Amino acid sequence: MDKNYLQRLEWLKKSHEKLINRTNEKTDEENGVYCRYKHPVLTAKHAPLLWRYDLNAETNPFLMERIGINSVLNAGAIKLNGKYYLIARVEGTDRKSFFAVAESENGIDGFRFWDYPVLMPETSIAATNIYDIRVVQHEDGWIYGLFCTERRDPNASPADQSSAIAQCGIARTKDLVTWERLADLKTPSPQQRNVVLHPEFVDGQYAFYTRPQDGFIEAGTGGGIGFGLSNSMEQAVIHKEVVVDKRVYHTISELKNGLGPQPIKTNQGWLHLAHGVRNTAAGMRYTLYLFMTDLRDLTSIIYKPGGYFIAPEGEERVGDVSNVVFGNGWIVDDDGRVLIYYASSDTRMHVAESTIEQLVDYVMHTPADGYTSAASVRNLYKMIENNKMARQQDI
Ligand code: M1P
Repeated sequence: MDKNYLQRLEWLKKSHEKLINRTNEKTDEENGVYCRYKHPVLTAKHAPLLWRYDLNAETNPFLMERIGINSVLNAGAIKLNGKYYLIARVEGTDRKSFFAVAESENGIDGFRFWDYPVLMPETSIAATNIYDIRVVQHEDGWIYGLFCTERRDPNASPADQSSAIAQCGIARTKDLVTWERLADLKTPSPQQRNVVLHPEFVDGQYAFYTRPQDGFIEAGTGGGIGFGLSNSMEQAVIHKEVVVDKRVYHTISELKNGLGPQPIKTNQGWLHLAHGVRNTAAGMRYTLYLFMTDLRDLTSIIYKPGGYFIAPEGEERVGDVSNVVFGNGWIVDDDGRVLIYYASSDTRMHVAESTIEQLVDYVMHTPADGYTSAASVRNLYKMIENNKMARQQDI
């Protein structure tokens, strides 16, 4: 065998192992709410060599990459039998996304993709692209994966090769290996992305968070995080969507928003992570925010801090779709630690760490958005005056 081939193979293996085994460490984030980790937990370069290279010296004498991976983003997350799993959206250089499971012992580093990506069964009308899975351990015993299935708009003119219809695909599994595909969710909305299954039954039915939209990109008359019930998962149909968290002028989610992962049940209420999108001269800006809904009435928001919770920072700001953070996976450990997985600029996956206690405190005690500059200044005055009264004016 050619010496160069062998040397290159050795180098490829070493660099790949080095990347996967890189130890992650906390940054010195000072906001007290969460702490980012320094290194991304998954990138395109984490994709196994097995996927990318034909490892046969005869058929690939230059040891070229034959199948390129462009990005790893928007991962669902789950902890099973003591291990941390990310079900990532992997996008090839051909722009098609698929799901692949990466496993770690501690949830913050050492994520390694399984040898095979998920072979997701198709429905009778095959999707062109699938992405952004939300993985939910439901009380019915199944792990459900809800994801976006995208097909070209059948009514688009031949000149228009961009218009698409997004709907919610549903599959279930017990082990993340074998998936049973169910029918796509039916809702009154012409477009659906960012659909999340609530982990518990509500009035004996399956409960969904939706995101009704008129267009593929624009919310139009739709938008907001919706909520609806279906009595079946095999043929899930929502007849009525109620908007729980609507879009509001001049906020971080004026353009659109969407729920992230499944909500976390706390003593105070259901804790939600979502993304909000605003317009800027440089294009759309995606940030993450938190809110809490009532334990009994899931459509009632009881706390919603003003502004964003996580915004793109440093290298996170740059990528395929710059100025974006997107989170659809988080894991709660038995000790209350919360690992928040988020993608930056549609390119790579990161983790930030917090606790239930911190997140609940943040949600309950951060001032709500007053929707005007004057209201924001009033919030500042209240803070300053309280601090002065507490004789902390030297801070
Ligand atoms: O490019 C940013 C995000 O855009 C879409 O999200 P939304 O439906 O909320 O606009 C999705 O394509 C998402 O995957 C992507 O990260």
